[in-house]
Amino acid sequence: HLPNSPSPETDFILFFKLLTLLMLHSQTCMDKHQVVGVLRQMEKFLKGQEMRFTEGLRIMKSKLATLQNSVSKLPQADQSAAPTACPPLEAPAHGTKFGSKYFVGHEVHFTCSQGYQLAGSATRVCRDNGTWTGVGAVCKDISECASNPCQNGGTCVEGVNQYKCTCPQNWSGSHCQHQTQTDVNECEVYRLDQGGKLCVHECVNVPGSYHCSCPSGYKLLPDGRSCEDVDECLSQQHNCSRGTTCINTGGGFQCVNPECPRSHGNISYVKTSPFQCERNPCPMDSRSCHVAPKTVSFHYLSLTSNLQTPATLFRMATASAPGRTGPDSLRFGIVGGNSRGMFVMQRSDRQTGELILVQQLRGPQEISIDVDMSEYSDRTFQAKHVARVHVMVSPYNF
Ligand SMILES: [Ca+2]
Ligand SMILES: [Ca+2]
Repeated sequence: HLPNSPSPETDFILFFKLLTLLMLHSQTCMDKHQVVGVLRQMEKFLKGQEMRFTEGLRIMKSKLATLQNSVSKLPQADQSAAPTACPPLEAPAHGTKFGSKYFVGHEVHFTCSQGYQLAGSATRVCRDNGTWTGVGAVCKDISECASNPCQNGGTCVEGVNQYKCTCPQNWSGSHCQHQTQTDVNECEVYRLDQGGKLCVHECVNVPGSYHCSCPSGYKLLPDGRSCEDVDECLSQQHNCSRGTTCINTGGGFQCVNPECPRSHGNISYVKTSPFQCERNPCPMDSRSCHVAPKTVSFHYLSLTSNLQTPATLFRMATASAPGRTGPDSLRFGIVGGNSRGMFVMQRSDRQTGELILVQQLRGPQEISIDVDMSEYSDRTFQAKHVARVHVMVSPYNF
């Protein structure tokens, strides 16, 4: 009885042992019955081996077929690179993403929250090559000026997807970062200069230079700094109507037509020239008529503001007819308009009196003062003359 052999090697060893035993005993003591039994065992053994061998081959063939089958089912080398999807996309900060499928042909959309503006692509499509169309979406703060991008005092103006800087004078560039000019403000630099003001009236700074300007009614003199009144009367720039006389003033002009004193009682006047009135002859016995002014004259003086004092404004003298001796004595006085004591009337020589300004006058203002001159002969009153002086002070000291 042969034991079940665990491996083909031990099986074959047993087979050869039986074969050797059979050859030894066939010539000696084994009978025919025993030999047949051994042969049958050997035959059985060989059959078993044959079956096991066949079964092994079958399994190996089957495995080979399976392998071949699976290899044939593998995709081609170039097809293996073809993607079926694109890389995942994220929603932008302050924004939302619509669509979560990233397969070829699918779309993904982006929007931004309120107060933000989308930069980049609002829609992206997954292409056959596994990449997205367009560029990444970013949500930008709509207030482009929020970061104060304008320098040097520039003003930021919001625009569509951009801002614009409005630059102050002397600055330029997209952020007002360039200084265009290094101008000296001469007006400011020399404002407090003791050597004299650059301009008599007003200094106007301009890039690279300056110029002076004058008030209305004045013209700039060739020296470029002084101002002079325009004489509208002389240059026929006035609009004075017929019967009036143009009087030039600092910064303007006046149209005047002075009136004679009103008649009262037997005193009456007649105008002998635009600026002179004469008393009509008096009745012989009327003393009040004789002491009333024999002549009234009108005088207009244009002064600048803050005139240096004392200043002689006006002179008054007797007019003696030829071949006739004049008065031997004169008396002068101020009879009206000097309430503030700004004027003094004094005799300057034997036949002349002067009106003197003793206080500075600040313009603009107008003052009327009446000056009189009385004539005496042998200490007897002869006649009185009145001069009405109208002083017009301009607003400026030029
Ligand atoms: Ca300048
Ligand atoms: Ca004038």
